[in-house]
Order: sequence, then structure tokens, then C-alpha cells
Amino acid sequence: MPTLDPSRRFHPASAPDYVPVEPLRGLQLERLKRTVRRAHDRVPLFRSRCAERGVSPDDLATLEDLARFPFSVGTDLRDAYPFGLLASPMEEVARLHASTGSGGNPTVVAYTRSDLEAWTQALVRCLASCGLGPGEVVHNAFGYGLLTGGLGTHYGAEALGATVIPVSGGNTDRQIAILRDFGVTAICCTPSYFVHVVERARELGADFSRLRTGIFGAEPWSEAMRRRIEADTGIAAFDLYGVSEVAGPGVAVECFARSGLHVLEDHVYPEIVDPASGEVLPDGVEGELVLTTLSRDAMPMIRYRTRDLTAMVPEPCACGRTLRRIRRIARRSDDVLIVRGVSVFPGQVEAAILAVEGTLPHFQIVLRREKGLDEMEVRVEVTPAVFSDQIGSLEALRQKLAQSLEHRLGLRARVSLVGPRTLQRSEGRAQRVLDERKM
Ligand code: DLL
Repeated sequence: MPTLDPSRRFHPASAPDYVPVEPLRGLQLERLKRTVRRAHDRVPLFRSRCAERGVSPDDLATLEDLARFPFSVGTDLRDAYPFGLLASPMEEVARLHASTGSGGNPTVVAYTRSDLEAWTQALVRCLASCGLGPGEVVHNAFGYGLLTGGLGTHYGAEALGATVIPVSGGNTDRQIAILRDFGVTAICCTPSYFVHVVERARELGADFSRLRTGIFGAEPWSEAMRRRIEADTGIAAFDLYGVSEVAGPGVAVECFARSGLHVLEDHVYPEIVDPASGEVLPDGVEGELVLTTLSRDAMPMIRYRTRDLTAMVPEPCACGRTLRRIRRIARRSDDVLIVRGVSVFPGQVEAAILAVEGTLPHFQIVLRREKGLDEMEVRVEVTPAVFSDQIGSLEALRQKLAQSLEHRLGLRARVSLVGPRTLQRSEGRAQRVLDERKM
């Protein structure tokens, strides 16, 4: 376990994280009214949806009134491709990002200069919340280019006063040379890629003695994965969450207490809704996270359904921030796999595997249909030491994994142990599922 240094807990840019709740709610309401009005005046899709529901910006008197307004969903952005949701003329748009997603039109996201400034400030606070400040050497391996992760984090780290290395994804051996030679103290990337980097560094005999902070996000990762990363490397690992449609990274982040992620509530307004009925759920109850932007002009998003499942954490945080927290996002409503009628999330499989000693966080779920029945195979990579061990101990490990999976999933899975480095590594998000039932 790393030691979390308390002297690094406060950064001047973090002041908005600590404002008293009442003025914060006032600021949210003021910004929310402005955002809803802007979207209504300038985005025809939002205006027509409001008309269908019989609501207008005048109906927004309290924050709770937002629940009367229509949702937006991922396909809205694809259907409006490329610029149908813009609320600013193109002359005022300073940057465009896009993601290809899974088929169909890409999702395009637009920012004015002031949107970019607000986004940068959000990232400054996120990085400060993980203990970063001036003097830090930040290796940024989130993808640059059209994706939001790279540039979003980059400008935040620069504005924080850190030294930024814009490595982007890929070319792992070069990344390792940089980590070793440039005195890197903090890394930003997906957790699965970091695991891959560490593994490859071991093979090359490289060590990163100055690295002490990892800021990981863009994909779900379990608490078991955090413990494994910290125990293996001695760094402190923090969770950073974001969604491109509402700017990118910087929606929520952990602090030193690491018990939930603080939502940057002056920039986004969070709601948790029942995924089926759309009703707003009370604090502490798990549901789908819905986000409304509060500081974006070019593309205001009203009640965007993220598909990410979480709950609001009602208790105040030990760190003193007044920003409300959400639980870590371990799964999405649309990454559920239905296997013989049982819901299985890849995150549960990861936690079940990491609960067993001698395994690596590399796995793949393969689904097939055999004689009309769903079959789930979980391929788990083992360490070279375990792999070259006696057949008997491999079999014992296989059985332990099968039990751990059955215990957590309520479902029997076939476990196959595969040799070191046989599962494909990803340079961004890990691809965990191969569903041959659909092929
Ligand atoms: O992944 C933005 C980002 C970049 C966030 C770098 C954090 C760090 P999208 O490509 O639009 O944006 O994907 C958003 O990724 O709805 C979640 O399902 C997932 N996700 C992002 N961060 C986390 C996280 C970026 N910390 C989608 N934990 C979201 C779990 C995450 N899931």
C-alpha cells in the first residue's frame, strides 16, 4: 500500500471544491437555468422534445424541476451528425472532438474557448485532488487526437504547473524508456494499459523509481485491480471519470479518502435515475447516472443518459470537499451479458479472478451457444512461474478460479488457464468479451 502524503492535499485551484453547499446549489441553479434556456433557444431537437413534454425553461424554478425535462441519449449525437446539436455558430467553436463508437455516425463534441477554459479548470482540480501540483512530471498516455482523454488531461496538467509528456497510446517500449529516463512522477492512462506497461517493463528490467501516482480512467476497474496495482508498484492509484458527450475526462474524480468520486458539481449536475422508468432515485440507491452540463456553450447537454451504473454517496467526505460523490463505476447498463438468463458484468469476472492468488488481471470472456445452451468460458492468464509449475497446482488454481467465479456470478463457467502473454493487450480500453453467439 502506498503512503498518501497529507501535505499534498490542498492546491489553490481546488478552492471551488470546498465552497459551502448553499452557495453551490445557488450557483448550480443559476447555471442550469442559463443552460436550459440556451439549449431551448438554439437546439431544435431539445425545443421539440420540451414541447412534447409540455415544459419550457420557465418551469425551472428549483434544481429538482430538472426531472421534468426530457433526456438526451447517445444516439441523439449520432442522429444529429455532425453539428445538429450545436448551440454556438461555428465561428465561435474553438475545437471539435469525435469518437467513432461502435458503428454508425461518429459522435461529435464541440467547445468554445470558454468551454475549453472551463474544462481545463475542471481537470486542474481533478489532478490536484489526486495530489498533483507544480513540479510533477506527468506521463500522459491517454489517447490524443480526436478522443477527449489525451488533450483534456494535457491542458489540465499544464495549467496545474506540471511538466507534461504527451506520449499518447501505443509503442509500449518507447513509453517505458520515457518513464525510466524522464523522471516521471505521475502517469495517466487506462488501468488495463498500465498493467501491461508494468508487465513489459519487468521483462525489460526497467524500473520507474520516481513514479508515485497513477490516474486511471476511461474504463471500469475494480477495487481488487487497484489493490493489485498498488501492491505491485507502490504507487497510489486514483480513479478519474468522464464522458465525451459532456466534455471528456473531468466529470468526477477521487480524493485522498478514495471512497467514491467527487462530481465537479459547478460544471455538471448529476442525477441517478431508474434505468427502466427514468424516475429520479434517492441517494444511496444504484441507478443510471444522468448528467447535465452547467458550463458549456457550444454543446449544452441536458439530462444525458450515460448508461453508467452508480449511486450518490450521501455522507460528507473526510477530505472536506462539499462536492457530492458517486460510487465508483464498475459497470454499464449496456455491458451486461445475459448468460443462461443470469446477468453477468465483466467487472464481476475481474474481481472474481483477482480474488485468487497467482493470477494476472488479464482475462477474456468467451460466450458460445452449444446445443441451444449458453456456455461461458473464462480464459485466465497465469504468471510464468505458475505456468511452468506442476500440473497438479495448475489444476488446483483452475478449480479455485471456477469456485470464485461461481460464488460471485451464481453461474458455472468453464475456466481455461492460458500461458503468459497469450491474451491480446490493448493500448487503450481492454476488450474483455468475445461473444460468438452473435456471430
Ligand atoms: O472515456 C473520457 C475519459 C478519458 C475519462 C480519460 C477518463 C479518463 P468516452 O470515450 O466518451 O470518454 O467514454 C465514456 O467510459 O460512460 C464509462 O462507461 C467509461 N468510463 C470513463 N471513465 C471511467 C471510469 C472517456 N473512471 C465512458 N470508471 C463512460 C469506469 C469509465 N468507467
